[in-house]
Amino acid sequence: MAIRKADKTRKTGAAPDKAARRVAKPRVAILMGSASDWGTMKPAAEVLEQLGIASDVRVMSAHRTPARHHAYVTKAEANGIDVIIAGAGGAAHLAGVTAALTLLPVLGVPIDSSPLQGLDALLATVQMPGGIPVGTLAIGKAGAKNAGLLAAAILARKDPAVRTALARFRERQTALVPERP
Ligand code: RP5
Repeated sequence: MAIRKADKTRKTGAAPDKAARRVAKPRVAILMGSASDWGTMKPAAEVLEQLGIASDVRVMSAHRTPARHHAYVTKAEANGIDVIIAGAGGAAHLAGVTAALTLLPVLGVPIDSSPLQGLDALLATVQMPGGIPVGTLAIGKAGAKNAGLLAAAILARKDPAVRTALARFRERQTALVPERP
């Protein structure tokens, strides 16, 4: 599931068969500020795939590729995206700028890529001034995984198949917890 080119579209999904997976329309966009963020953001795509939700994984930076970012986010809703996940490290304004450009719900994942180990990104992502919300998850891979699950929970409100997949995910997760160590 590696990104081969920085701006290459990746579509993931877990539809019943391979052909369906290839054509599944992405409903969740997973944006990241650098290709170096992919190792951290991958759990978001993986958990969405497990739930049968196709995602569109893109690298775009609010400061290094602002035109690419603006073009993608302003067209995302029209392109069928329901939720945007944005992960970035350092000053981490990607999620906030994304939220400013769309009415779609935006989930932010602070990435631990800086000397401050993501604390800077957490504060930058979570401390949006009132008016433009970013739903901020935990720093790093756990935050990315939970961003995927939260995106699924948002979709599940109107999509019974996603709701069922999410319920089964929870059941499997519960079953994996042993009674004793
Ligand atoms: C941020 O700067 C990115 O989100 C990444 O976490 C960090 C470092 O990027 P690279 O220098 O590895 O491209 O914008």
